This record gives sequence, structure tokens and C-alpha cells, in this order.
Amino acid sequence: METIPEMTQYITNFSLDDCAKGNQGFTRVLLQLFGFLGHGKSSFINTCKYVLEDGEYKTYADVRYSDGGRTKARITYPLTETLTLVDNRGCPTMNNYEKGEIFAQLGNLLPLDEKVIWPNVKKGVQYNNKKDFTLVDRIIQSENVVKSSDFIFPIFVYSVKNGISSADREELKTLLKTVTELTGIFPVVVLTYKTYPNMREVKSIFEDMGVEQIFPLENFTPEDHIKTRGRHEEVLRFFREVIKDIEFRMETIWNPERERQKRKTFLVNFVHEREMKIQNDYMKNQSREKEQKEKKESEKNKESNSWCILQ
Ligand SMILES: Nc1nc2c(ncn2[C@@H]2O[C@H](COP(=O)(O)OP(=O)(O)OP(=O)(O)O)[C@@H](O)[C@H]2O)c(=O)[nH]1
Ligand SMILES: [Mg+2]
Repeated sequence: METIPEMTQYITNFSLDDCAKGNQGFTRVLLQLFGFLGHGKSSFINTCKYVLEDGEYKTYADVRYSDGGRTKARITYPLTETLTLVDNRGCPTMNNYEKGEIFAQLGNLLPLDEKVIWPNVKKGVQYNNKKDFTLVDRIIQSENVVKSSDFIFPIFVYSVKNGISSADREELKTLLKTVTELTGIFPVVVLTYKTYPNMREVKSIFEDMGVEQIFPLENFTPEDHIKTRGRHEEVLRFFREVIKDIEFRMETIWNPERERQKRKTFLVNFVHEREMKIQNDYMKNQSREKEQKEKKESEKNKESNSWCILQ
């Protein structure tokens, strides 16, 4: 299965019904793209559609970059009868608030095709600020809308152009590990801007993090979409490997509803632990401030006492 027509047929014909133990109640695969702002998620969707639908280059997913990020919603792009790409909103950094949102999107616990709003919570937020509990509320409200029959497959999109600082490595490793715990699948990594000189360095950093499947590629863009065999095959190989991963995962018995409940519990625990940490930090801070204040006051008292004795 190496030629372009063979690979294309394998991808377009792939159905969950043909997996070793049947579809087990799953009806489609959501290929969940996630990553930072402007790393090429939407361009990757356009690239996949261009290669698999074999027509003119079109911008299905909006790619022009603006300050707050271009993609502001979680939009689905059906690719074949079984495979649907999901363009999740890119986040500027990954603090614990944004991570909560990312995990809820990836866990398919929030509705699809709706606007995504990042929580505007600054560092040092008071523990009794209830703002963020709305994430759990939104998950509960979405219960009837999200489908357990969606098989979640996480795909992390990272631009080689960005490099990876040593400070970011641990952070990225933890992020990928958490997504694995949440979805039961180690995310596949797509490295965009493949022709940047540091591609091998970035790739080996991801390998060291334990990532098994890494696909460096140059996205097709409105400015550059001349189809070459190499670029076309790269995308097809990506899908072929993703499908093999799905087939492998489907060899195990899975219960779609139980999986969704597990993801929900995971997220509620994540939010709870985060809130507990904020609460602890807040309490510690309060008692530190109190101690400092008392210390200052007792020093002031000592000074005035010794002044009185001298008098
Ligand atoms: N040369 C080159 N340009 C790319 C590549 N991938 C993306 N771009 C360009 O990078 C810019 C950002 O790409 P997007 O696809 O909008 O990135 P995104 O991750 O969807 O961004 P947000 O939706 O804002 O999070 C666009 O101008 C793309 O044309 C690539 O592999 N090579
Ligand atoms: Mg986008």
C-alpha cells in the first residue's frame, strides 16, 4: 500500500465497522487538532482537504493570522465518511486555565461548532473567585449535546519555526502526557514549517519526550500550493499511520459512554485540584502577609518602647 491511489483508497474507505471488534458503538473519528496560536492547525486542515479531495486549493479553515488568533471556534471539517477534522481554538500560552479549556475541548466534553472563549483569569486570582467553575457548569450543560459515539484522536500541531526552549520542554511533555491520560491515545505530532533549518532538532526533542509518531510537513498555503508528489504523499502517509493507530486501539474493548464519563471525571478532578492549589496559594499568601505585618508592628513597638526608656 504505497502508491498514491492505494493510500487514498485505504483512507477514504476506512470505516470503524471494519475494525477487529466492529465499531463498538463509535460512529465517527474526531481528529482533534490542538496547539498554540498560529502554529498551522487551520492550514493543516486546508492541506488535508486539498490532498484528499483532490480538487483546487481552497481555504476551508480561516488561516490569516491576527492578534488574538484566527480560529475562535471549534469547527468540524468532515473529510471522509468516518474521519472528521476538528479545528480547536489555539491558545496563546498554556496556563492551568487554558489547559482546562483545552482538555475539555479535546475530551469532547463541550459542544462542537461553537465559539470558544478563553477564561480571562489573571495570575494571583483570589481563590473565592467562582468564575472558573463555569467550565464544569458548561460541561454539565453540554451533556445532552456531545456524542459518546465520537472516537477521539488527539493531534498536536507544532511549528518548527518556533523552536523549543529548554524551559518549554517539561511543560510540553506534561501536556502530552495529560492528553494521553485523558484520551487513552498518545497524541500524534505534526510539525509544520518542515523546511526550517532546526527541523531535526525539534523532531528529536519530541522523540525524547516519547512521541512515537511525528510527521514533519510543509503545509499548503494560499501563497504556495503547487502539488508535488513528495508533499502529497507525506499527507497520505500521515493518514495511513493514524488509521493504523485507530485500528490498533479498536482491538481493545471500549465502551463509548464509559470513556466519555471517564474523561468527564478526569476534567472535574483537574479543575478541582487546580482550585485547591489556588486556594492553598491564596491562604499561604494571606498568612505570609499577616506575619510580615505583625513583624513590622512589633519592630515598630520595640523602637517606640526603647525610645520611651531612653526618655
Ligand atoms: N510556509 C509555511 N507557512 C505556514 C505553514 N503552516 C502555516 N503557515 C502559515 O502560518 C500562518 C498561521 O497559520 P494558521 O493555519 O492560521 O495557524 P493556526 O494554528 O490555525 O492559528 P490560530 O487559529 O490563530 O490558532 C498562516 O499565514 C499560514 O499560511 C507551513 O507549514 N509552512
Ligand atoms: Mg486556526
